[in-house]
Amino acid sequence: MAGSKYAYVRSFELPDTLLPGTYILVRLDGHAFHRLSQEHDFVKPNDERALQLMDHAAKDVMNEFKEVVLGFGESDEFRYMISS
Ligand SMILES: Nc1nc2c(ncn2[C@@H]2O[C@H](COP(=O)(O)OP(=O)(O)O)[C@@H](O)[C@H]2O)c(=O)[nH]1
Ligand SMILES: [Mg+2]
Repeated sequence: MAGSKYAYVRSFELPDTLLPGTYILVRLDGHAFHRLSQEHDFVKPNDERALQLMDHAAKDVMNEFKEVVLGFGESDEFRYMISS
């Protein structure tokens, strides 16, 4: 693209940082977790294996994305806080 007639697009690329003191919250919800819980006979309300699975997945996410400063999980969902 550089040197072509489309090079002007670069002039629209702006820094995309968060404002100071603000943060992003990302909520990820497990897909079809109800079916998974039935297939593996999860106990209600909190299956130990399900908790371990969610915690393990969340640790992987937080190890991969260092911008995430906090993770909070419940049921089949996790919220991740990304700080400025
Ligand atoms: N039995 C059991 N079910 C769980 C547990 N954690 C999550 N679930 C199931 O996961 C579902 C999560 O809700 P939702 O996201 O609406 O369902 P989804 O669309 O199937 O992912 C709940 O309705 C439960 O059926 C658990 O520890 N034990
Ligand atoms: Mg779900």
